[in-house]
Amino acid sequence: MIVRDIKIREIFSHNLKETIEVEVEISKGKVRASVPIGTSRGVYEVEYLPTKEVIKNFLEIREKFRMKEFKNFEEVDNTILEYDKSEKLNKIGGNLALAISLAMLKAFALHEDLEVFEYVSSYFNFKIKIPKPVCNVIGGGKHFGGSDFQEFLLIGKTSNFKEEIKKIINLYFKIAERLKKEDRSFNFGRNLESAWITNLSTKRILEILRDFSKEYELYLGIDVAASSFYDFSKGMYVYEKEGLELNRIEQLSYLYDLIKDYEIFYIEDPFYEEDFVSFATLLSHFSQKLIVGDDLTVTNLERLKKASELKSINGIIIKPNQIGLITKVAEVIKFAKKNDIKVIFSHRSGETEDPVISQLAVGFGSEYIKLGIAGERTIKINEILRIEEKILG
Ligand code: 2PG
Ligand code: MG
Repeated sequence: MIVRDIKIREIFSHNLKETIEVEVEISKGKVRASVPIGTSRGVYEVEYLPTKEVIKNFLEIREKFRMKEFKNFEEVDNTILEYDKSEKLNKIGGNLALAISLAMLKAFALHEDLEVFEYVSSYFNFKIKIPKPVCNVIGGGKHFGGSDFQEFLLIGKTSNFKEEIKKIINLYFKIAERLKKEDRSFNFGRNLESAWITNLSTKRILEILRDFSKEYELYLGIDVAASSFYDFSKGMYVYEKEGLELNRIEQLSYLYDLIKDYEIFYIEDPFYEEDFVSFATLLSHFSQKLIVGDDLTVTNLERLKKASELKSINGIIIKPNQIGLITKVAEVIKFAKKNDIKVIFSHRSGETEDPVISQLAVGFGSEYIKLGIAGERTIKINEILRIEEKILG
């Protein structure tokens, strides 16, 4: 495949942060890919360089792509890695690396007249799968909201995406009606990921969601995003909204009780990103639940290997912009699948209109996909509906 041209442009994410989009032209047409931005980023994610710097770097690396022939996709990521040998891609910027890697992936798919999910599945050798939705319905933490926990999630139980998402959408509005009744300050406000913002206590939120999720045959989940309120100097989890300060053991027992009392099935980042051991303790108590690493693992093979050896998790969040290259995403998912760790593709709090994670989630055969519900968040939902229709006819 010959790259006729490659361009970069500055665009804005849905939360109005500057980000980038790369456009690639081949004989069959043009494709473009853009990069989302996280708000509660893990410290082990690849370097995210400012747009101005990235555009300068692009001018340097452009000639390695323009009018060049690529025999396979591997050559794309290798070209980037030859240019930047650093662990965290600080020279090129993880954001630029991903924009190029993704745009070239789309170009290869177009070159072979395939959708991205079909290309990914055949090139990397994964079995196509429609993921179950994991949807953020009430928010908190750094994403804004009344709770210290970042996300309250509803999760589909079956692989009929359309049916499960319909249930969750229905419930999303039911939840708002309930919040209106119980929380005088509630005014249908939504946060970065279109999750409702309420001042009800964490326990009351969990109570409402437990009852609703049972009625609707859904699972209940939380993203604690514990790194975002862990105070290193104190060695404590500081719950500003709840007025709690918990050490490692107290955090463990607090979460233990919540999981039991509210029948929580999915728990993401229950401890800060260094504490592989507490993750493992929690998992040893709840092997039938999903204990998920996000900031802990940052889509990084070495960190996943450590988490797997220590039996810290049985689920991993996959965010391509945590690692910067699609070949590395593929390696991480291969390892996860081999070691019986469930794969959860995920959006970021600052998204763009690029629906590519929906394509990747299906192509890499992931069990789950984490998404928002309303507003611009429907872009990713609708993409899965199209793919589901294509697969199931
Ligand atoms: C998370 C994500 C997405 P952010 O923590 O799982 O919901 O948030 O993109 O802000 O890191
Ligand atoms: Mg998370």
